Amino acid sequence: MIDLYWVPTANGQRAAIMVEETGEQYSLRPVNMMQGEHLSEEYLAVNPVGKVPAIVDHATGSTVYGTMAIALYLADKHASLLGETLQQRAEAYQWAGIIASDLGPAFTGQFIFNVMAPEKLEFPIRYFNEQIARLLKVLDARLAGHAYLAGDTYTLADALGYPVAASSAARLPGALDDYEHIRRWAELVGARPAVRRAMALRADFKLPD
Ligand SMILES: N[C@@H](CCC(=O)N[C@@H](CS)C(=O)NCC(=O)O)C(=O)O
Repeated sequence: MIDLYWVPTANGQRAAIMVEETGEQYSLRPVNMMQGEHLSEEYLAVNPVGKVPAIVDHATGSTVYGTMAIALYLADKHASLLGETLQQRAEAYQWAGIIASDLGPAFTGQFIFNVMAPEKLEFPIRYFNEQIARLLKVLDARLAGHAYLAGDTYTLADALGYPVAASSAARLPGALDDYEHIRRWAELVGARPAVRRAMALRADFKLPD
């Protein structure tokens, strides 16, 4: 049994998709960041960084924080979603890294300066919008020639990437209008039962009173 410390954001969705895809039994532990639960003593004992998502795997005693680490841990544990050959795994790790280290943080910056910041500062807004456009163009070009990010096979890179299309890009003016190959891929990935279950958690999530 896994405890999934989760928030209804793209990062939370990434971890939930991986847990669902690997067929783990899990207990959902929503962390209410609006009430500061991510910085509570109880949660800091799980993840001293005070960010979400994290998992505690009671079967192995492992605690893992961060979407990339969670994805690699679960894929390794189940020997799935990594790709068959070393070359496929290299592609899967690279694209998973682009999502987790480049595109994900660019969307975080975009959210902070477009939505959270009390003052709308022109430079950071332009900077993060340009980063996102540059990276989405690369993703779209990749998916023009391949069914999935790592090639012909669905891997952890697609599991981490899907929330970009389903959640983060909805904040962009025009959403994914300019990225027809990402849209095609998102339809394919979004139809997977595990992905649908993970994404439905958001709709079911109610903040405690
Ligand atoms: N590198 C982490 C980033 C996790 C992250 O930034 N989580 C956000 C919610 S989506 C968070 O916990 N923010 C609280 C904070 O920064 O204090 C990952 O890939 O999971």
